[in-house]
Amino acid sequence: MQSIDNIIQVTRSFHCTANTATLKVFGSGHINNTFWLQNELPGGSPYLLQCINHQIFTDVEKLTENMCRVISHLKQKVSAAGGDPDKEVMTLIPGKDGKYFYKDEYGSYWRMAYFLENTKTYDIVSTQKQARQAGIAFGRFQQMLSDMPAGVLHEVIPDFHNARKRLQALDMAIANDPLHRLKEVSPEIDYVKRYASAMLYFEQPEQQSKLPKRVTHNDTKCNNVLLNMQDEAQCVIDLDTVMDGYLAFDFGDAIRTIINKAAEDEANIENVQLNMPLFEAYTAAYLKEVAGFITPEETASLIKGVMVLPYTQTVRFLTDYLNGDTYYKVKFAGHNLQRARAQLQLFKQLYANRYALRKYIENEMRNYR
Ligand code: GN1
Ligand code: MG
Repeated sequence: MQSIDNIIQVTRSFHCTANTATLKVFGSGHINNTFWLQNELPGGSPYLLQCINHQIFTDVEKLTENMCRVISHLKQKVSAAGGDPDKEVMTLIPGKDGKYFYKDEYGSYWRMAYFLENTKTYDIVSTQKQARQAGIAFGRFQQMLSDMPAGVLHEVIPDFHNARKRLQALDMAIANDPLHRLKEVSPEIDYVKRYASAMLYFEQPEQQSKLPKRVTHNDTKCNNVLLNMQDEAQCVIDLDTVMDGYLAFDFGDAIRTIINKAAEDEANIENVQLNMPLFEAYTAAYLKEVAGFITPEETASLIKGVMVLPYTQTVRFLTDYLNGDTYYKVKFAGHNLQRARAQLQLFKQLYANRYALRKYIENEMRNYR
C-alpha cells in the first residue's frame, strides 16, 4: 500500500529523522517504487525509501542478506584503500526491529538508505569521460568483490540471465497470448528465433566449465553508477540483483546502455546507433580495473555478453508485452513493445559490428599480458 499515510507510518519504523512532509517520488526504475525524503536535522543526509516489488523479489529476507553482505565487503575495501565508505558505498538504514527491511501491515516490503547528495546519473551517456568513469565504477566494483567466493550469496531471482529460460518464457507467452498481441510482433519473434541457438553460449556445458562464477551485480545499466558533479565515478547503486554470475553478464549489460546513442525505449529506431568511442572508453577503463584477475576465457566471453544481454533484454520485453505488461512498469500502452523494438535494433547493430568490438577488447587486453 503506497498511500501517503502508510508511507509516513513505514518511515517511522526505521531509525531515521526523515521529514515526511518533503516526500516525493524518485527515480526511473522499472521494478521497485522509490521515494525521496529530506532529513529533519539541519545538514543531515536525505533518505531514499523503497517499496520492494515483492512479486519479483519473492524472498526479501534473502535479498537483504545479499545486499548487507556485499555492502559490508565493499565498505571494508573502500576504507582499506583510503576512500570514504559513506560516499562510495550505499548505506542502508536499520529498522527499529534491527532488520534492514520492514514489512508493513499490507504485506508490502520497504527499505531505506541514505541518498548521496551532489551526485548524478545518466540514462544516456554522451561523453567519453562519463563512459570511462562508468567503466571504472563497475570494474572496481567487480575487483573489490573478486575475493568474495561464489556460492555465498542467495540466488534471489533464479536463472536471471539464463537465455534458455528467457526463451522458454517467451514460448510460453506465445502459446498463451492472453491479449492477442502475437500478430503484432511476428517479425520480431521471427528475428529473435533465428538467433536463439547462437545466444545460448553461456548455457553450453563447455563454456560453463571454463568460466568462473563470481559475485556480479547483474543490473549494470549506466544509471546504476552515481557520478559526482565533476562526472567522476562515486558509487555503484541498485544492489538488488547481486548474486553469482559471469563477468560477461555485467560487461554486456553495461555496454547495452553505454554504447546506445538513444534511450533504452527509443521510439524511433533510426536513432538507435552505436557510439563506438563510448564503447572504447568504457572497455579500456573497465579492463584496466579487472586486468589483475580476469581469466583469458572470461576475456574471450565478454563479446558474447555484449550480444546476449541486449538479446535477452529484447526477449524479456517481448515476453512482457505478450503477457500483458505484468513485469515491467509501463508508461503507456505498447511501451514494452517499443522497448523490445529498440533493443532488437541495438542487438542487430551490435551483431553486425561484433568483429570490430571483439578486436578492440583483444587489443586492449594486450596491454596487460
Ligand atoms: C529492470 O528496475 P531496474 O530498471 O533497475 C530489470 C533489469 C533490466 C532493466 C531494464 C529485477 O531493472 O534486469 O535489465 O529493468 N530488473 C529486474 O531496464 O528484472
Ligand atoms: Mg535494478
